[in-house]
Amino acid sequence: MNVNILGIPMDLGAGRRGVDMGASALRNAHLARTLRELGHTVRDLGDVDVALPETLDKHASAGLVFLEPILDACRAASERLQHLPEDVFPITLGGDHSVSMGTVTGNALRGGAAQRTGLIWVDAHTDYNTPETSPSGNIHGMPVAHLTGRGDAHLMGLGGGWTLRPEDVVMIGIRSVDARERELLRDAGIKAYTMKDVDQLGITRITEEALERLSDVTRLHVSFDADALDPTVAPGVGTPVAGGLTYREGHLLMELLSESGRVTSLDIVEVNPVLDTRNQTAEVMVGMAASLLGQRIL
Ligand code: 6HN
Ligand code: MN
Ligand code: MN
Ligand code: MN
Repeated sequence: MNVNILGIPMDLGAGRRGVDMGASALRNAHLARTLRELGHTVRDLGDVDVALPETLDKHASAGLVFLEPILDACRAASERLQHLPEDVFPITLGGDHSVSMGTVTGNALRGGAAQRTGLIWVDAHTDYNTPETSPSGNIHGMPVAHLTGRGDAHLMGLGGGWTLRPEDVVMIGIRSVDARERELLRDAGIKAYTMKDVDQLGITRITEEALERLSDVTRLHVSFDADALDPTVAPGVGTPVAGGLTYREGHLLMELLSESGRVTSLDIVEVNPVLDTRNQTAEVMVGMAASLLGQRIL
C-alpha cells in the first residue's frame, strides 16, 4: 500500500500540555520503518501548521477553549488530506483528539466528492460533548458530536456541508462518559461498545458486529485514541481511565480490521510523551498501526 503520514502537532484541544509532541514520539518509535518492513511504500508529508499556545491568549468563548487556532489546524489537515490520491492510505498523527474533525472530513471528502464514510472510534471516552454539555470546554472531548452535526456552527462547518451519519459511527473501549454527554449520545443513537461489552462479548464478536453495521460505507476511518488502552499498557496519555483494552485486545481489534480489508485511513492520537515512560505509549501505538496494516504473527 501507499501510506502517507501527516502530523498535526496540536495540544490546544486538551486540558494538559504535551500531546503536541505525540507526532514526533510516534516517528521516533519508527512508524515509517516498521510499515516499510511490512512492504508498504511510506511517505512522510511532515506536519500541518499549528499555532503555539505560548503565542495565544488562553480564552474560552461560548464554552470553547482555543476555538480559532483549532479550526485553522483542522482546516489545514482536512485540505491536505482531500487532495491526496485515492490509492493513498493516510495515517494522521495527533495531537489531541480534536484533530479528528479535520482528518475525518478530509478523508471523507477525498477525491473531490464526499463519500459515505464509517468511523470506528477506539477510545475510553465518547468525545460527544457540545459546548453546552462539556464540563471542561476542551474541544478534544467534542469531535464526534460536531462530526455528526451537533454543537458549534464553526466546528460543524469543517465538513463544508458534509456530516457523518450517526449510524455510521461505532465506538469501542468506552468507560468514561459525562452525564449530559450520555443523553446526547443516546439521542443521536450512536452505537458504543463499553468495556463491559468487551468483557462480555469479546473483541472478535464486537469487530464482526461493527463491520456488519458499517457494511454500506465506502470509506472506513479508524480513530485510535491511545487512552482506549489500559493505562498500564499506554501510560502516556492526558486523560487515563482504569480498566481499558489489554495489549492483545488492541492488537486483535487491529488484526481483525486488517483482515477485513475495509479500513481506508487511520488516526493515532492523544500520545503524550511528557506523561509517558520511555516512549512506551508511542511504541505500543506503532505496533497497533502495524497490526492494522498487515503485520501477522505467522
Ligand atoms: N479525549 N469527557 C471529558 C471532557 O473534557 O469532555 C474528557 C475528554 C477526553 C477527550 O481523551 O480525547
Ligand atoms: Mn482544496
Ligand atoms: Mn478521544
Ligand atoms: Mn480518550
